[in-house]
Amino acid sequence: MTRLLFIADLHLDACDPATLALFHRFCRQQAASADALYILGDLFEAWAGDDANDDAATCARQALAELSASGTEILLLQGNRDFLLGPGFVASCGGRLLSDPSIIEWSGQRIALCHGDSLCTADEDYQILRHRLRRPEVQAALLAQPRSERETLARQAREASRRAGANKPDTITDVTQAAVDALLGELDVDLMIHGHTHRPADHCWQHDGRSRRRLVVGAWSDSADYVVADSGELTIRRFPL
Ligand SMILES: [Mn+2]
Repeated sequence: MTRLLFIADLHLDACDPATLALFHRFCRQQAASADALYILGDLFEAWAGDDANDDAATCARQALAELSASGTEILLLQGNRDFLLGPGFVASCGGRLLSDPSIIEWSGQRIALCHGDSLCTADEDYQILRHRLRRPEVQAALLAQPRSERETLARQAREASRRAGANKPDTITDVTQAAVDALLGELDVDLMIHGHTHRPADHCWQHDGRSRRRLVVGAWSDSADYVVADSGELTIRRFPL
C-alpha cells in the first residue's frame, strides 16, 4: 500500500534554526518510511532564486537529497513565498516540480493538489500581484538581477505582504467556497489537499449531489502538521516539536 505525506508552509528561514532542525527530524523519522513526500508550497519563507545558499537552502537541500537517496519520491509545488523555486533546486535535491494545480491518483482516488493562494479570490489585491509575479517575463527579469539585489527584493516583498495581511480580515485571506468548487469542477475531482491559509482542517460538503472533501495542511509556525495518506485513509497529523 502506498503511503504519501503532504506538508506545506514550513517557511524555512535561516533565522529560525529550530524549524530547520525539526524539518531534518521530520524527514528522517516520518518521511523516510513514506513512498512520496509532497511539499505543497512555501517550503521557504522567501526564495530569491535557485542559487540561494543560506542555511535554510542548504539544510533543505541536504535533508531532501538524503530522503530521495533513501527512496522517498519528493514532489514540490511553488508557494506564494517561494514562487521562484525552480528546476535548479529540485534537481539538487532529487525532487520534481509539479504544476499548480496537479492531480495525483492514490488508492483509487483522484486528488487535486495546489498551494491554495489561487483560491483566495476575495483578496483581489493579492490576486493581481499573483498574476503579475507568475508571468514568465516578470520572473525572468527578477532572476536576471544579482543575487544580493534579489534577496533585498524578497525581504521587502515579505515585509509588504506581512503589513498587507495584518490589515485584512480573516474572511479575505481564506479560500472562497466558489473558487474551491470551481477548481474541483474544472478538474472533475472531488478531493483536494492544499496549504497556504494556515487553517488546518478537514472540510466535507455536498456539491451537486457529489460528496466533496478539502484537507488543509497547517503551517509549521506553531506545530508541524502534515497529512498522511495510508491504508485508504487521509488524516491530518501533528509531528511532535
Ligand atoms: Mn502561502
